[in-house]
Amino acid sequence: MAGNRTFTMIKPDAVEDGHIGAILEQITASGFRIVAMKLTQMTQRDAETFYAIHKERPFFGELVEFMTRGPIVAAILEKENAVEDFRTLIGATNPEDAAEGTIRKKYAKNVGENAVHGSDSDENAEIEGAFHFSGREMF
Ligand code: ABT
Ligand code: MG
Repeated sequence: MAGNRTFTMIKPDAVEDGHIGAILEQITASGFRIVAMKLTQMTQRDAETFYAIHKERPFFGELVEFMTRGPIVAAILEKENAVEDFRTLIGATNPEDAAEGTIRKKYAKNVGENAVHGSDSDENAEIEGAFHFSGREMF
């Protein structure tokens, strides 16, 4: 099973701007199957835990504030080579560097408010999916 799942969030900016439907459409049209999904809001503690790896970075406070300011869509996605293929589909962290047609190119505002998250490794996909979903919420 290793390698066929990733975790994503449609971030507060894209939810606020009404892009949930368009982003999910692009994800499923690109061959990803939705294994788990919910509309939820991260608490301050959730965001600090989720982004603990960036704790010492200068943008950490802003990142936590952004990720907690409104609801997100959290989802687990399945496809062969899911982590890498999904990172390709969303595009570079900074939308200025994102390829044409990618989700971030279309919907991200800047490097902070960048519309979507995609796990960066199989290991993190597992950790991040388990952070948001119990086994009985995965299908
Ligand atoms: P995520 O999917 O959110 O993890 O983004 P990505 O993996 O593409 O980028 P990384 B490097 O993990 O950035 C994590 C979050 O930090 C934000 N950020 C990053 C800034 O706000 N300023 C910066 O200078 C950098 C490098 C972008 C990411 N997300 N959010 N939200
Ligand atoms: Mg990351």
